Amino acid sequence: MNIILSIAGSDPSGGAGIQADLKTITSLGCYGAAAITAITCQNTQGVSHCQPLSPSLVVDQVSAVISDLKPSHIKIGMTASADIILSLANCLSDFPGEIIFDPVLKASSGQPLLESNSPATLSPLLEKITVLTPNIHELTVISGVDINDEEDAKKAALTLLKNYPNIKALCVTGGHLYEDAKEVVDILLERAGDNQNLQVKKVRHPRRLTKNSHGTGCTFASAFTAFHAIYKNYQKAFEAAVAYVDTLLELSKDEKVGAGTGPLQHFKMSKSDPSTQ
Ligand code: PXL
Repeated sequence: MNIILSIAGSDPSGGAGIQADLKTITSLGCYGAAAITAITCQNTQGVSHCQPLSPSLVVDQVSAVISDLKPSHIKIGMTASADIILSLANCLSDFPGEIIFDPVLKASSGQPLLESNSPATLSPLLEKITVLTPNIHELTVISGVDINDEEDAKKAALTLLKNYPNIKALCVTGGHLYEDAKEVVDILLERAGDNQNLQVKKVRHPRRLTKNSHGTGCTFASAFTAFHAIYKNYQKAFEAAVAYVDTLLELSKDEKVGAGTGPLQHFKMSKSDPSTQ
């Protein structure tokens, strides 16, 4: 059994955050554990409140899971506060497995989900993780590089790989690049064996114009994590995660849950979904 710990915020509408992570991980046949960093109050129409938990409460949840369940992979999403980031970085310094970090800064509806937006806030955690999965906005903020095209995105990712030697790969989701284009490009940048060379893999897929896209980022990072636990290979995990989200967006487009930006229907990707058998 592949055991994955998700460290993230709670979205009570079930579309994003820890709820999306557990649904994704479960649909891919892995075991999902969950440590909560913050309570958000939100639905498909937006976030009304966000309350970070105390750093010690977050660390105690994480330690309880790691010491007993011994997950091979940790996926981190919304970290909520600078203090939580510092405490997590400390607590994870001896963790021997993969740490995949989706550096959530704001909700898709625009509300901030991290108290400080300064790149320095994230630094302690960036030193500990093995994979970063930013979208273009997050990559811009964290790297300080203005991104207008794929070359800029590559340059920004290279800056981070240079500054944080522990990071082995970056998955950049390109939905916010060329926003009028019919195609989206997602980019995997992976350190090659000797750490000097870089392998770049681009995957192009159709832009899915759907109302039901809440939690897409959390779902992508969780799918990447689960597929990496399964395949133990960044490129395979990347390609499989891109395809998973693309298929899921298409399969979820006609469902009506809430009046705003609706959630994905992860059960449709599950091996135990009776409609797929
Ligand atoms: O999709 C980013 C995200 C992450 N985590 C939580 C969220 C959201 C977006 O709403 O609520 C808890």
